[in-house]
Amino acid sequence: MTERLEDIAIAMTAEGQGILAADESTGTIKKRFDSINTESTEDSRRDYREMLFRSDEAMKNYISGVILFEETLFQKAADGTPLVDLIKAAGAVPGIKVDKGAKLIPGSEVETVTEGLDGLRERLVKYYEAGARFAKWRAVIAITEDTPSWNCVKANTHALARYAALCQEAGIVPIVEPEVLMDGPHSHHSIERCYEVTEWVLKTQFSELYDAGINLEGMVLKPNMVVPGQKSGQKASVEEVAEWTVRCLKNTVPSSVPGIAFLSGGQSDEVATAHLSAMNAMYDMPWRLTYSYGRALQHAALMAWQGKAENVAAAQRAFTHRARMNGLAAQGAWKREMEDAA
Ligand code: 5MM
Repeated sequence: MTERLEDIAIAMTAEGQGILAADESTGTIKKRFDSINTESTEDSRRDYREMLFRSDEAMKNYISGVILFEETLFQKAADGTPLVDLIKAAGAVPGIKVDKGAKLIPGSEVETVTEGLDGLRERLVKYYEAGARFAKWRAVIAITEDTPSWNCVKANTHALARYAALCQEAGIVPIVEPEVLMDGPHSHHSIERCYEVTEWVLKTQFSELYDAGINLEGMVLKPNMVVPGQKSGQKASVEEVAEWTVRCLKNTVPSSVPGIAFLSGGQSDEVATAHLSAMNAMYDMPWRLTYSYGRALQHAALMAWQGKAENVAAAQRAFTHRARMNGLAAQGAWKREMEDAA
């Protein structure tokens, strides 16, 4: 029997759990491995991801779903077990990144549109057969003095809506990720400007999803938090970020969406946790608010691992700690002292 989209979406945002974004494309995982002087090969990528998926305590208690790159969806662990089976055995939902990356918009040097719609209907059938029950597509919106342009917002949100419709047709829950970047090299990026752009993008996004006939109860939104640009010189407190972000979401996201799972976007591990916890502690919200972190869940584990088999246990402990902290944050129960205690 096909599972209902609504039930998958609820499982993906289960209480005290969140999503592990482990869908780094070949170029991105190479950059991560370069930082620990480890060669990126099919085997080293498998070893690294197998190590994460075999972190039983983290996977069973704090990870509701894992986003995979296509290679990983079809890869087997060293002992021959499909990696997807490790994820399922831990009670988490396997998911797949289906976009083909952000490509420059003709005429622009900074703005991109995410591609990957051609042939997607056929690919989704293959991914479903391989066990994927949700998918992810990431659009990138850059803030500069004169961007984002309407062309960029419109093209990206429209593509996300077309992707979401194809997913739902295939019995796959779409994670809709329109990311407003926080790491651009520009100084015109205050928290106010981030709010304004994120609100505009999300308003447009839900209008596009409506036009495409999306069942909002069978999707998950993956937004950025509302923060000042990293190079803006502005600092915002944890409470300010929580307040701006929740206000933005309340003004844009219908309450029928079951869950919102943030990206970390370059925030440090602890800051990403602190922001999520503050939102859950301070506000009543109609949706489950949780994490779908890549860097903020993996960084400590990657550093502990260093590409060496003898460091696997230490890296799994580092991953488990981060996952537990975020699991608490998803319930508004994280405290700074818990980091020191660990
Ligand atoms: C894990 O990184 C994902 C894939 O990135 P590339 O397509 O660049 O290889 C990325 O989409 C990720 O899922 C989101 O940005 C969230 O990750 P962060 O690190 O921002 O939490």
